[in-house]
Amino acid sequence: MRARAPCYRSAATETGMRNLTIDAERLWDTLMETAAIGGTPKGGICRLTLTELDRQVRDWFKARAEALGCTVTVDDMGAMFARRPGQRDIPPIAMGSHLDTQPTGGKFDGCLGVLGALEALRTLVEAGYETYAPIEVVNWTNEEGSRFAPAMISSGVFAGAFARDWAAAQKDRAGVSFGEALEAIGYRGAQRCGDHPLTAFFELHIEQGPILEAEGKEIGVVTGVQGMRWYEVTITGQEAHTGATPMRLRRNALVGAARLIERIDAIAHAHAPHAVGTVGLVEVKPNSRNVVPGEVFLAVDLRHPEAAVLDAMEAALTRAIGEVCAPLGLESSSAKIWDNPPVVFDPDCVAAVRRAAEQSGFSHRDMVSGAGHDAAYLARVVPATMIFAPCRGGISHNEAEFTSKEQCAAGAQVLLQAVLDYDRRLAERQGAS
Ligand code: HGY
Ligand code: MN
Ligand code: MN
Repeated sequence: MRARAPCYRSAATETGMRNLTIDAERLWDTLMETAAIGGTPKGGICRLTLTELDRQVRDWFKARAEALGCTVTVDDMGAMFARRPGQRDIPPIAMGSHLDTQPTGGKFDGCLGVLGALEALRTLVEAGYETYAPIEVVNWTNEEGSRFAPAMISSGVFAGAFARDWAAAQKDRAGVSFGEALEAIGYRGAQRCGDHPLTAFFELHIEQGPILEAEGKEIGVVTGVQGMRWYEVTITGQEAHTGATPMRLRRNALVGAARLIERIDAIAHAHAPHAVGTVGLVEVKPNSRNVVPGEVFLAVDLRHPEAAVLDAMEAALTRAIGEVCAPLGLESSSAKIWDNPPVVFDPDCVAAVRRAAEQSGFSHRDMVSGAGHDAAYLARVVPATMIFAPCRGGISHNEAEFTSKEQCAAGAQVLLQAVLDYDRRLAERQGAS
């Protein structure tokens, strides 16, 4: 006798599923409440990873998730997983992002992804909707890469892109290691990062660029992430007295750095329209008004959707370093510290997002992400994709970053519906009636 197919007991039909609606006010309240943890006078957030402020927002997240009946686990890279059981004890469908910010970050970068996911889960709990797979909300550690380079370290270890010991040994500019900082805030969990099977991963995030707003679209259906590479360059000259040293005898490292920054800008323009190149971090030594700078440290960020173009930009960077330093009598050393190739997201996940946007009645367009995200690493090990919400003026990594209550709610609604769509199709694929 054929075993009866397991009954997929969800109380919801497709209609019931589509009627589940997140609470826009409640989502906005959680965004504003957590924005106060590290809030800045200009209305942004300064909540660097693995600081006391990060600990506070992690505690906030854990308490809210447990209050919803979730079990919260933490891995040895500090990634937090809040799980709500499903009908089947199979790897969860996860949704999440990050709660760490840039030094002059905005209220929405990362936060919308974690809090939007928490709101989606809260909606399921309130409706008593039982999903087929467990659902998890994830907070990844050090997504920003501002305190510890490179970016997305914990999701990178999770995906096998970085060795755990290497990641834990990464030091901030004050010489504190990732592992020490993680220990100090009490969030080094027992679980080995990566030993946590998932069925799929969905990340809601603000676009951080101008496209959705310019086209009047409410949702970005993110099909992939461009490639990105980080380099560290040290230029060495000779410290000297600014008053007594003739110009012809100087070896001014900062003049070399200035010329290199100009060349990096030109490299990006030479590979228009998609290439971007930036030096965002410069350290001058000894950084004294009346000393000719003897050494300059620069962090270089190059990005493009195609790996071959990134190769060409990288070659141009190497040439530029030599061509700038030689005539100035400067020495240089450089290293590539991060290389995240272009990513293509899972078509089934992307289709779930597109259906969710359509059935929720939101205008949408396909797009590739210019910014890096944890989903870019998750995509190496599980089906993954992203949902974008617009941000005003395309501004992000800036305290003026703003996404409206309605835009946040639209993103969270599509996140909820995409996850439920994926969950229902999973049940059907696995024969649950
Ligand atoms: O660098 C990035 O794109 C991201 O903000 N970590
Ligand atoms: Mn982010
Ligand atoms: Mn960011």
